[in-house]
Amino acid sequence: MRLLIDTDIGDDIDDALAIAMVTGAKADIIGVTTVYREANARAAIAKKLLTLCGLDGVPVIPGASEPVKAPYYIGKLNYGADETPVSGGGAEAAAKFIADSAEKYGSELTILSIGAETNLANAITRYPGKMRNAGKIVVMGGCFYRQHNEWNIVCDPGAARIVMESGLNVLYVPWDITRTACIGKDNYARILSYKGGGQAGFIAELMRQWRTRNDYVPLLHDPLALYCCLYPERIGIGEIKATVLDEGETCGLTLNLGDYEGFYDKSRACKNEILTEVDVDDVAREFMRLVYGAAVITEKRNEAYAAIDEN
Ligand SMILES: [Ca+2]
Repeated sequence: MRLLIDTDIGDDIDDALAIAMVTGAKADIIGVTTVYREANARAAIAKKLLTLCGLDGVPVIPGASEPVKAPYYIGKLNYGADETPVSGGGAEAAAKFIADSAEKYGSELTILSIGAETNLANAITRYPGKMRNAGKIVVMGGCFYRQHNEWNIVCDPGAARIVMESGLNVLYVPWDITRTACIGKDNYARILSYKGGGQAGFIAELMRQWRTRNDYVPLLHDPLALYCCLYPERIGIGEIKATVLDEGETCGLTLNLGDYEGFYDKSRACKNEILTEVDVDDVAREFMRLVYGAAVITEKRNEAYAAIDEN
């Protein structure tokens, strides 16, 4: 498998956790594109992570900072923002890189989308023929069994709709499940006290920054999506018929039309794959093994939101 990662690294730390994990897994990463506001600054964080583990030859392309269609800009760059932004790139450069990779690697290529889907949508719109060659697209995004405006969708609902309606081989790793995957309290404490350098040290520093802003154990949204790329034999996959609402007050919702009863136009429903089963504790175990070289006991997933009580 060849892996291309499209990321909004910097708002939260889970993108960095996913990239650290993929380098530990020694997966064949062919490039990273960045997306959503300040894409050039995000590229600098990705480049630093890759360089820290000797992968400075992997191309990092700053992508689209402007969404295809979104009601507002949300969030801000919180982590690793002190790096000098990578120059160049842009919406067209990222779209072309993704599409050229799909053409070059074909069924071998998995595209992991862990941010707004702007670059992906641009690649699909501008290079539909090349994109039809892409083996698999794994999207961390959407919330299909609860009413929740999931972040990656709401950052660019217009792009999310293009991807969902593309007819390409898309697997959704939904927030419904990723919200139950956490690093585990014991692991969190071990990482916070980690004094080593390199990529693991950088991840520990990001976690220490994260702790100053949050009182719960870090969640593994993006690492779980990566896990699905690395270990397809360990997960259960089902089918979802859904659409993305990209206008009005409900903009950014992923509407599950499979069993929907109402007046909404069901003909807009698109069939895609969705993650249905995964051992979320194994995701934390794999993260620790690949990034910190240790297999450790992880917390139960229902403790994901448990407040950290020690100081
Ligand atoms: Ca992300």
